[in-house]
Amino acid sequence: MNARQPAFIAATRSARLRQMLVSNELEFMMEAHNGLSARIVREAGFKAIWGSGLAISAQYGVRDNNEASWTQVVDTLEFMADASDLPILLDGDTGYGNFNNVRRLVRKLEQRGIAGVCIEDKQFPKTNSFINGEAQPLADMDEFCGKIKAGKDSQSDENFSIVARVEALIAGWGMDEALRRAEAYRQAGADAILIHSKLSRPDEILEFAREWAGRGPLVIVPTKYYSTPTEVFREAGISTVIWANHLIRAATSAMQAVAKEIHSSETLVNVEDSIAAVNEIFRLQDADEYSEAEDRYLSSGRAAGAAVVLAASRGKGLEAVTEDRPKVMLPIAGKPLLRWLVDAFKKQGVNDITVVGGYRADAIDTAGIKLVVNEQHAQTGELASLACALDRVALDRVAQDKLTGDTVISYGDLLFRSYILRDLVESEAAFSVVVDSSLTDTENASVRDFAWCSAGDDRGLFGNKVLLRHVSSGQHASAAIASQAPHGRWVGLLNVREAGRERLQAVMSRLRARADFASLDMPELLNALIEAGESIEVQYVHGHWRGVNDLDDFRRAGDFAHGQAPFAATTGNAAKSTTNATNGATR
Ligand code: SPV
Ligand code: MG
Repeated sequence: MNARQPAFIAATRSARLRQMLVSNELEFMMEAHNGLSARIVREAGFKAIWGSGLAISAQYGVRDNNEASWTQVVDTLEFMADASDLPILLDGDTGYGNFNNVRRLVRKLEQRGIAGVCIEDKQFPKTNSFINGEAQPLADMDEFCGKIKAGKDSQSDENFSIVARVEALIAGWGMDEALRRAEAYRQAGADAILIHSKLSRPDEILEFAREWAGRGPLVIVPTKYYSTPTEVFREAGISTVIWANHLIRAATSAMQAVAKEIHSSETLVNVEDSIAAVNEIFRLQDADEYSEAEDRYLSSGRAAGAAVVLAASRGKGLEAVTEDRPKVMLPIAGKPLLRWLVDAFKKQGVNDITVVGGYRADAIDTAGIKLVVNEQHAQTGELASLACALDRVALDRVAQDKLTGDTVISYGDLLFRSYILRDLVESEAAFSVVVDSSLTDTENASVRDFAWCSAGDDRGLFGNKVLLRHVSSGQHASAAIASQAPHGRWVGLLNVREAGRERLQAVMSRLRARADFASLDMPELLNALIEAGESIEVQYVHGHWRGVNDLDDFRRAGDFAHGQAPFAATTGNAAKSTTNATNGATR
């Protein structure tokens, strides 16, 4: 091994490990004991990882006495191999049994991309070499040679390496025995010899290396003779140095210090700047790759949708039950109305939910939502509330560098079957609304939200595009209603796809400039969009939703909600809810 070999980057991990073992350079391996530390080793610039038995046991909190099973060790290695593309040399202790266990171990390690295994000539279960080493029984030499041969015969990758570790110096059997065993293991097929010493000086290692005289690669673990200059190992012709346990020890002292400090000071303020930032953990976990994959694979590549829920009102006709809370916090079948809505959005993957509160906004449960408050709620209408929310959503998107995405705008007092929202968010149209064609009787309801469309709900025309023409508002109802019966009732759901967002903002800006903006509600926005030439697609439904506008609605909403819950309490309830739903809702 005198001539310098040409440097090359071998393709497979096992080939790279073998190259390190046979190269004329002094090479280094760093201990890792889990996925995170394996990644840290790679980032530090090391070319290979030592899968330390001591460190892997320690991170499980067990002793280095084969207390962790070999399959648990192999599972840990899988995380390490996933987290780092470096070759891993497993510290395989004694091979976890006889020759047959070694055969199976080698096959399993190859399957998980592990580059090699080191086995030591002690008896199973072993004890760490630095604990009473003299008392440790060695394996029978011939039996150990059988293990090496069995391992070599069972590998299918020619570059998989088996390193034979000689424990004769540790156990006090002397230099001659160490050399005798090393030679026997070399002849049995070992790709390298690991000669271990527990002395604080390198004398016996250097003597061994001299006597060995380059018969094969030598690996050392200078944990105890750590003060020896590395140049000494280089000059002695050592192939590879293993830094065997320094990351688990570094982590241990850092954790001890931080735990102690936080416990005694009862605050995080003293440690925050001296520990890894949470973002650093995310980086080591490759969180960015997940976000990119999410954009590629989730929701047909769309940015996750947002929802704006208008929930500022106390609710006319509900004064008796809304003294201390807004309408959206009324309990329906055991949970607040707003929670039903939020759950429905989350079920469709719409997780960025902004709720605009107003009346008793302090009573709104903010779990899983962002609350904005329309402070002027008593003097303003729905569009003023919507404006508060759109400003917030726009700001957030800029902050998150997410200028894409769809937004559902919803009344806060709705209950509906989940397909209604699913179909709405799947609509490709820039704007789309849900209209209930079963509600056309303007006599029995307030004049708001009736919808006139380009065609009625003719199921024979299924698949044809129907566009919204007009929605009745409290202000300008009469003119629209006069001429012909409506085609249904807008239920209070508007989906704005990414393509329509800027156009919605433009129309909102024009409306905001109007002197009467404070009095405008959602129908005025829909009509202004239509007047601006936008097409608003209609998705007809026939019942299957409820609004909560008065005490009567409130009472019936419970039945409807029960029908939405998994395994509805009774079939009677579920059936009743369907009937009620098609009976219509009022606003
Ligand atoms: C290990 O890292 O588990 C080793 C090396 O076997 S030593 O602890 O030094 O024996
Ligand atoms: Mg070990």
